[in-house]
Amino acid sequence: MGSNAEAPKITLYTAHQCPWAHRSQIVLRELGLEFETVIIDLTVPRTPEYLAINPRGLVPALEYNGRILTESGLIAQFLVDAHPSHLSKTSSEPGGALWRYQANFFVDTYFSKVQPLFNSTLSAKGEAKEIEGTKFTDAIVKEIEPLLADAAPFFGGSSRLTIAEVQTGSFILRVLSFPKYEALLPKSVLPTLESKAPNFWKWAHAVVAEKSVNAIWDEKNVAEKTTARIQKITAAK
Ligand SMILES: N[C@@H](CCC(=O)N[C@@H](CS)C(=O)NCC(=O)O)C(=O)O
Repeated sequence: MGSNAEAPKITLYTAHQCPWAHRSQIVLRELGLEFETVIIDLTVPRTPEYLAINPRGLVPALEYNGRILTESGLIAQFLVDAHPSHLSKTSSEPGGALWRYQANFFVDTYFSKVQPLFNSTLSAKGEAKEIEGTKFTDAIVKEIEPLLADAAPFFGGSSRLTIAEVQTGSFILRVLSFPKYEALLPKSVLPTLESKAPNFWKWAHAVVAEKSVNAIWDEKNVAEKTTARIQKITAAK
C-alpha cells in the first residue's frame, strides 16, 4: 500500500444516505485526505462494474492506490493506521495499546448494545415504538453514559475527534435527528437522553457540530429514505 510520504490516490464509492459509508467521509475529512467520490444508486441493482469492485454489492468501497478496500469499520481503521493523526494512538506509544482497547470497547459497545435497539425502535409501530425507544435510551444510559465520563468534549478527554467518533458519528446524527420524525423515533428520546445521559448528550452534540461529521448530512433526505426503507420492511413482514 502507499507510503505516508506521498498523497495516496483515493476513490470512495458511496451513497450519502448510508451511515456505514458516511464513516469513510468522516475519516477521510479528519485526515485531510483528498478523494474522488462515486455515488452508487442503491435503489437499483448493482451494475456488473460495481460488483467487480465490491462483490458484496455494498457501499462503501474505497480504492486506495489501486487496492479495493471494503467494510466501513475496517476501512476507517486502515486509514487511521496508514495516516497517524489525532484520531488514534499507535499501539507502540506509551498507553497506546490500552487507549486503542478502550476506543474499540466503546465502539463495540455502541454497536452490540445500543444500535440493535435503535433499529428495533425504528421498525416498531404504535405503542411498541415507545417501548423499544425506552429500551434504546436505557441502553445508552447503562452502557454508553459511563464510558463518556471523561469526554472533553470527545472520547477519552480528547479535544479533537477520535476513531470512536469516526465509527459512531453518522449514527449519532440519526439519534439526534430522527425523533423529529414521528415514523422514525419517539419524540421522548431526546428529553430522556438530555436528563438521564448528560455525558452522552454533551458528547453527541459536540460530535454532530463537527464539519467532518455533518459535511454531507442531509437530514430531510435521510429521514425520507429511511422512512421509505422501514415501510418496505414492515410491509413485507
Ligand atoms: N458492514 C457493511 C455494511 C454496509 C451496508 O450495509 N451498506 C448498505 C447501505 S447502508 C448497502 O450498501 N446496501 C445495499 C443495498 O441497499 O442494496 C459496512 O460496514 O461497510
